[in-house]
Amino acid sequence: MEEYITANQDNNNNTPNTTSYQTIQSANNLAASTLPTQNSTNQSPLQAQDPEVYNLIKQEEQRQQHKLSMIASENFFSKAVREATGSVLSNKYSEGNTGKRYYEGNEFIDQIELLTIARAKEAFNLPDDWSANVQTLSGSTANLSVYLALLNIGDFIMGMYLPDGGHLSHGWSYTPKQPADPKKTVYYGGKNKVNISSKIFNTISYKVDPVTKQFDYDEVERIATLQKPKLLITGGTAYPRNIDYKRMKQIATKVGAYYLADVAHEAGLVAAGAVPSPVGIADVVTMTTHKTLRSGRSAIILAHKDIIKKINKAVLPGLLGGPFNHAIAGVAVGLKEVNTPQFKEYAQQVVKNAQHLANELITKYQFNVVSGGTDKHLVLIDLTNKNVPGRFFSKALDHAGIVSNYNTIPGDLKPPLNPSGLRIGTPWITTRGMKEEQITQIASWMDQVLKICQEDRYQGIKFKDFKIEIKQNIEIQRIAKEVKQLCLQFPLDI
Ligand code: DSN
Repeated sequence: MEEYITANQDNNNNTPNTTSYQTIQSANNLAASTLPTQNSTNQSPLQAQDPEVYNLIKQEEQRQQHKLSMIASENFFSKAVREATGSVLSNKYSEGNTGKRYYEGNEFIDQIELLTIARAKEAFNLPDDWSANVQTLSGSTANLSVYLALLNIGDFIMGMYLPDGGHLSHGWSYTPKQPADPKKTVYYGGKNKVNISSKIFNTISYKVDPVTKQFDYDEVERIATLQKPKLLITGGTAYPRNIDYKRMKQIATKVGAYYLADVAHEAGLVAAGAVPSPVGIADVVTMTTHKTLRSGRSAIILAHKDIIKKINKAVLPGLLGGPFNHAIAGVAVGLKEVNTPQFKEYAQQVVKNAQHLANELITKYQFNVVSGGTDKHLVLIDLTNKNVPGRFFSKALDHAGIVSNYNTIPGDLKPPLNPSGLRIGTPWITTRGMKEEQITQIASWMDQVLKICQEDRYQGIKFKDFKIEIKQNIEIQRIAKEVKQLCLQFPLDI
């Protein structure tokens, strides 16, 4: 820590170097742009100064307005959240923790961070002896902070197998063109250590039950007992079922491991009580704030105060140069929304919408929904019975105005860039106010798009040709128009 302080003080003594900034400004003939922009055409400062970026943002606004965003990890933030995240708070450095910063001028930043922590405590009903770190920038850095705080290099960590719905940051590695044996319930990783978590730790992954596609807790216990990891992890990106946190904690305790519950996807549902909470059960809970929690793009770590103290040190000086104060303020504003009865209703509706989507797809259109349904905000579809690869279906859906993502399914023998499944979720469209009636229509469009993909003309076609031809398909264009009409009935407050 001493070295860290010295290095920063040296930097502070340097005279600010403005030359390169001024040169760029001059080269672009934008010398006046640091002053408030004045123009006679009512253009915004961005529009006047940088029409290229302005126009791209406007096009993205239109895309969001006119399409159904159904990527399970995305949501649409309120204007208040966006105002906070776009504020002057991003101009400020605030290394350290509240009341103990390395830079001056943090009296308001401290208050914002304290408010965010207080609202996180309320949102997640934290026990008195738990606290929060709200400084990590993303889910991956939140998890890395936990590892840095609790583990030594080379320790064993055990998370869920990525193609079954886990996450890269839970220790992913693989060997190209060598899919794991689908009959085995454990994966020891491969030679490509593609994530830092597998580069610096020994990793092992547990899989879901090959038949039910759900956790087999006895098997997780058997593997953990054999391997004795130092950290057991649950959570991920495509597991549609609730997790028995108590059972996982029992397993972790039995083998002497910490238990980390990563609830990035379902954080908003947890806060609203729409799904069970691991708070007070797991040793540490991590989450991103921009998915179901709808609070801008950031991350939160919750744990007993003793662990949070270690995590604070892992965050700084361990990992970060400086917190994103604008993002933290966005989280504060979002959490104020979360702590309302309206958000509880919202979260319940997110789940109802996802369950209705799963039911419609299964009963009316014979889709194979992984695990037979969902407890949460996402539906994972196994497309093998439809003979349409996930990548083709998601591209066709996108042209039809329904934005989702292709995804591996449990036991998938196909690679992540051309997998057998599709993941689709309801957080964003529920924010727009859509309910079961609209979901019924969306399921019908999905089936129509699927049937178009199954037409003879698209069989055996290369993906690069498919994506051009499907865009020109008149029926796909007709669905896109209908989707746009629906979207206009549920406008986004942009
Ligand atoms: N990219 C996120 C998701 O879509 O689930 C996870 O990091």
